Amino acid sequence: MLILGCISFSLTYAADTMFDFESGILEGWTVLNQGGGVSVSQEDKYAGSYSVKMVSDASGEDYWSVQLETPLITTKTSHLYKISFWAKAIGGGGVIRLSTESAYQLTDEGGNADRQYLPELNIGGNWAQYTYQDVYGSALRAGGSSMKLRIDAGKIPGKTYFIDNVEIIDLTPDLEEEEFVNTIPLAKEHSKFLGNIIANNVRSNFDTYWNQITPENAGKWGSVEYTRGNMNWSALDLAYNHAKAKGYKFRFHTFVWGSQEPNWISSLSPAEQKAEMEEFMNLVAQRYPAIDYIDVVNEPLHQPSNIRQAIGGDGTTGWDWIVWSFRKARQLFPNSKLHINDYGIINDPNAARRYVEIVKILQKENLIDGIGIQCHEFNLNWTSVATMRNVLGILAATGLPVYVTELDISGNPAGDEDSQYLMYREKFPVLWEHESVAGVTLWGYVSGATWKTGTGIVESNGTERKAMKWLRSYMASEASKVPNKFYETSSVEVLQAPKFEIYPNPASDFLTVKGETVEKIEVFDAFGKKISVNFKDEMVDIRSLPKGLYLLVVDNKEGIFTGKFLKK
Ligand SMILES: [Ca+2]
Ligand SMILES: [Ca+2]
Repeated sequence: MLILGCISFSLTYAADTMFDFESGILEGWTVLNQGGGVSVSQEDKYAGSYSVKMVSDASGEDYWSVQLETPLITTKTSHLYKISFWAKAIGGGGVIRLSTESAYQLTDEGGNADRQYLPELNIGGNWAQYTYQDVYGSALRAGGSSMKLRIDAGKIPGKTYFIDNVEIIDLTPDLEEEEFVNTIPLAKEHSKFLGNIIANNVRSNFDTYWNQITPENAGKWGSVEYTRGNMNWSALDLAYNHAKAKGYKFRFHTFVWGSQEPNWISSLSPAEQKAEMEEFMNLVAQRYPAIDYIDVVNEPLHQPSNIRQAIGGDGTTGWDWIVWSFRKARQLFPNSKLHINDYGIINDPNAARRYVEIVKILQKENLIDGIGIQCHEFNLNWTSVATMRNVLGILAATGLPVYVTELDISGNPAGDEDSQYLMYREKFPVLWEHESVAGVTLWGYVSGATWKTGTGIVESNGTERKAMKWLRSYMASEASKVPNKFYETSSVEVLQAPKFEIYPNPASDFLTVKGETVEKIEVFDAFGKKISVNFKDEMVDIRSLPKGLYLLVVDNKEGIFTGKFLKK
């Protein structure tokens, strides 16, 4: 049976959608090119009685000679989708290319404005399931109210394919209809932090979103020591103390930077300049003994410190003043992670390479622990996902964790809610999901209170803008629960002799955790990410977990004990 594209376009399907072709017809699919023939066939199938048979043109002249397209599939903006299908190619050696068409695409990466090609698939001779999930720039990150999926199978001449059970699955939970009350930071269950800045007070909704703190201005030298010898720590104390009270990571920002330095340093001798910087660093070390991250040198490529001649100048490395700064910081802050920080990196692979040259000089002496990239709106708004990935790859090749330190996005024009949201949705996951990105810090979030116009994502009355609603939804989705290759498990004291039993092990549905005075049980995956599971007394419901090895952390009053179990 050969069916041509004559089915009405008015059919729409809501995701989750599955096409199993058991009605014996194409179920609304359109034949765009029929190559060597397209039919719903009983010759072979993955399930049921029917599958779609596609035969490519034997001449090989038309590269994609046989093409099928789904009817419109209803999607939801900001939701993530997974596509899977079963296929086989007679004799193996087949190639299929999928593409998506969205009602709304933000950018174009190698296709038309609305069509995004997914990587080609090699199709073997036996039935197998093929899956795409979460492909940047494709309708799998749905941009609008609908999408279509197209299957091209003409690359290999005269090849016969069977396709069955084509599914489009919505991976994003719906936002709750009622007013959302967030009670824990968005990244509480993740292996990387999502932080924000604190200025002169802690906003009442800060802890409902963020779990890392950078002081906005209070740690800059010109703020701390506006008048020589008169140190103002109050706003810095506030930010640091809040971070420590909540168990958040604290980023000190910043020591050696050519902006917001005290005016009085320009009249000092080089020796005095150097002594003043050492004093500043010493006083910070004494006052804040548990700083997690330090922006030792800020903006070396764009706004190098005005005292750089006094602390080593270019020297033999070309960057001796930076080496001096990191040596001094390593000596004074042996327990802190030392970072460099700059803007103009995420949008510029050449700048990223120059930046890495500095990093490599510091790595020779083991002086640097992380790379900060600011990612402000003037860089991030207009940078393509492809460039972002390219830059992240250049930075990740150093082997160091990358921190997005000052993210903001304004939309076009600045403050436009829809375009800001679309930019967030497109760009934030590229940063967040990179395995070398260990944390992301936004540079403000309240409209009217951010340094760059239009970058707020929550109104001053607490109303969330679309970008914030999306961010909250994204952080609650599985798509955001990605590994951080530098994730450090917390340094809980682990006693050796376990005081509890786990059985059965391996297990497939329920675990029993038996022990005296078990107060709390937590389950972590192999990446150290906390998994939410259901507990009933000593029973742990693991039915929803994928197969694999998991860590149990049991708190039983006498201490914290760990054990492993295998989900089979
Ligand atoms: Ca079927
Ligand atoms: Ca001083």
